[in-house]
Amino acid sequence: MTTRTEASAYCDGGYISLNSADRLPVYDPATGEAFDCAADADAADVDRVVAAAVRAHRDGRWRSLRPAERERILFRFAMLIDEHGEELAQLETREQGKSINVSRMLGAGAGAEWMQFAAGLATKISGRSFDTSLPGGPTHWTTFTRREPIGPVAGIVPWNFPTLIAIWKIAPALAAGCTLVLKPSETTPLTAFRLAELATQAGVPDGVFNVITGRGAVAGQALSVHPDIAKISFTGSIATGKRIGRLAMDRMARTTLELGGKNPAIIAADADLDKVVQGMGLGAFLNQGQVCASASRIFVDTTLYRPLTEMLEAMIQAMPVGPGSNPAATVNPLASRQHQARVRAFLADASAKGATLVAGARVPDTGFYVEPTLVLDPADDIDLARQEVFGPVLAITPVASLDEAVARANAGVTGLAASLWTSDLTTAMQTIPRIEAGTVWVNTHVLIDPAMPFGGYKQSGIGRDFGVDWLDPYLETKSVCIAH
Ligand code: TXE
Repeated sequence: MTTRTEASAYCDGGYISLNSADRLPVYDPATGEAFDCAADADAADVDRVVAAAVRAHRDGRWRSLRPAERERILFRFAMLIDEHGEELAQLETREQGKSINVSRMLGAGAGAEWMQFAAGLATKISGRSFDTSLPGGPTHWTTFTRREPIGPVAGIVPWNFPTLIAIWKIAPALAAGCTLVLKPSETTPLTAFRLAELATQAGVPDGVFNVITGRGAVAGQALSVHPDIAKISFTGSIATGKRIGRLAMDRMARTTLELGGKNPAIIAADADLDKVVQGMGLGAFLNQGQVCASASRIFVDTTLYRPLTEMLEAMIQAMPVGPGSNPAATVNPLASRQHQARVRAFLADASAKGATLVAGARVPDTGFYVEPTLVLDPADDIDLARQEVFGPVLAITPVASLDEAVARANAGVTGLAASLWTSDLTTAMQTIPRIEAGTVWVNTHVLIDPAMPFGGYKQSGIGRDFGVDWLDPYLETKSVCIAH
């Protein structure tokens, strides 16, 4: 088998050289130095790889397999992801910067379980038979529905969890019997290639799962407008999600859009503050806040504002700093220089507009680090309070009542996730339905599972991933009516 070069895409079960001569450097966020390159594919390159996925779809080499056989191959794929977990985790930390602990747990480790979950769904695809009211007489009718794979899918992946989110695209598409072209982020292109190699090793037929790298505006755009791509599954920014959605609508391609959020944590007066602080350690600072479901603003009952702020301040000042390769360090670099600048710009703007910033542990000057930071009682109309910062930044606002907290939590345009912290079951049960978010956690934040549907209200996206209905958006429904 040929190996990956800087000019490669993974297509038809092996590496091919691309037409584009351009390359994208891959940086180690801990040092700021480039250590690898990936191809910056152009539209002609995208055409070639999509053509492979189209051939594989049309000739039925995957969708016509017995479901049990598809399930078995995907299960083998899951096992291989698990066996190669350490290698994938090391690669993810090198190109993305996150703690090796997080790469192990929320990279291949969790990814293998999501793949297993989807593999099991391959044998549960079913239509319905039903009675109709068509006129009878000598003619009899048999009517039923079939669920059929929608066609070649484009999976467009961001840079915050390159392995896990790639698996969230690969798993449902392949379990449903679709073929796939995966485009990882230009910041973190490397683990996707290993996944493709492992898929081939597991027995996924050539051409069923292909990988192409390149910039969003070129390769991503070419996939989004491609007439042979039947569905786009995208995770990323709201702006890019809207753009892809508009382009897809032009030709009625299907979309699943998992976009950002401005996720609140609502702290009621009876909350257990030790649990809140522990929960925010993960909920707000996991992967330096580069998590779509991260808590980025706290609305806390006034009586708890001061003690909570002091406890969080103590926590962020004690966080050990270092590269992701150091398992003891929880403050690691962000994924890219551009993103570091973006997060710092939010902080500078908030400070210029009068917000009080409390910085945590000091970070090195080299690498793409940002200090974990609390922002005290920012005005509701500044960018940091309204937009997704996607960094180690937590805003804290005192509120007079739970009603005020819910109203302010619901005021924005997004609704991906939220958490509620209370010791009272009635408060919890009465507040959950009032929160406009696709996931609500109570006394925890950010935990997800393959069985729990995930996706956003409002501008946080369209559609749901995971859960027993995960394959639905990858299947068309065909009604069949037989006269006999
Ligand atoms: O995202 P983009 P960016 C949010 C987060 C972050 C902000 C900007 O707030 O600060 O987005 O990040 C591809 N057609 N999230 O600029 O542009 C791109 O190549 C097709 C939240 O990196 O959305 C990459 O593969 N594709 C989020 C992917 O889209 C295009 C995770 C994501 O890039 C494209 C990441 C185009 N025109 C960022 N332009 C989450 N929901 O978890 C770009 N891409």
